[in-house]
Amino acid sequence: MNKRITIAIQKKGRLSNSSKSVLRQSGISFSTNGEKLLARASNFDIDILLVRDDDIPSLVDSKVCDLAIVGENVLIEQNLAYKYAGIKKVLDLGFSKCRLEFAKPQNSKLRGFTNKTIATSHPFIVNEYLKKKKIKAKVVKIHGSVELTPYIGIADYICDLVSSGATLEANNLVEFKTVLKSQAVLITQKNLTPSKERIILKLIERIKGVINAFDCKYVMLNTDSKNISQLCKLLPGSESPTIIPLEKENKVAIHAFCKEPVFWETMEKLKSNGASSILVLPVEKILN
Ligand code: PRT
Ligand code: ZN
Repeated sequence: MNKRITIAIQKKGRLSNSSKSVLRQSGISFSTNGEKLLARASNFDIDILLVRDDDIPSLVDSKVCDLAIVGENVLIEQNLAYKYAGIKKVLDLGFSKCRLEFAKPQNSKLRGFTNKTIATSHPFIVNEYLKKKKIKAKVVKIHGSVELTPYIGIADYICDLVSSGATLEANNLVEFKTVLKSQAVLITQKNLTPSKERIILKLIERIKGVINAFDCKYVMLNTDSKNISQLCKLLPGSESPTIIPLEKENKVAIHAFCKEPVFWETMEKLKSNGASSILVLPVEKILN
């Protein structure tokens, strides 16, 4: 029986680099070049299929792939459209975060959706939202440049993905309602063979170790011993820092594993409370 696992990831686009990097940090070595559709891992029983993100849910549902990384928005949209029964979401991956937002032109006097037209790249999610709210409106599916549709008479409102908000702003659109928050997710087939499941469970544990490390930092600083308790309180998400005596009397180094992001503001606060030589280092992997 074929024990090799096939994982689908986006070939080119917003999910692509982070998907490859999560797999590589999980210990899978592979190289992708040019138009190659399939990359074979050299050190794991895994093949990586590089495809358009829209094809990913059906590839998993139809058992062509065993697992995949896809935007949750695409997964939900296609689940509503095709009622896939063979896909299981196993992990939020924390990257490619975005939200599906209703927006309208800044100068629009419109209120409410009844009998109005909404242009969107996610018609099934929008229709589901309207159905739940018992609102009758027309939903038009648009693939690209959704933000232009109110200006060319196609729609009154749009519902599109937003991350920074710059595209809406550049098109004089204001967002007013979030329909869905999305991020990249790991999905698997529901019915895996026991041998494939074993390999996949091992991989999932590794991926968890990588994504848990995303926001974590290792902080090192020097200070006078009298500042220890004050500085430890300022270290975000740190449980029990290590205190190391330094050669100079009453001087110590504090080393801490911080489970939350360490912003410049935190470093400035540490400095104003007596810390010096503050180093913030990335954490690559965590195994608990
Ligand atoms: O070729 P392929 O079909 O594989 O790719 P694609 O063009 O369909 O998708 P791609 O690469 O654009 O996006 C893939 C996934 O990234 C999406 O399904 C989301 O899960 C996620 N994602 C995260 C985003 C965004 N952020 C995003 N900002 N997808 C699209 N956008 C677009 C949005 O549609 C709008 O045009 O970016 C613009 C808005 O961005 P801001 O930063 O100006 O708000
Ligand atoms: Zn796509």
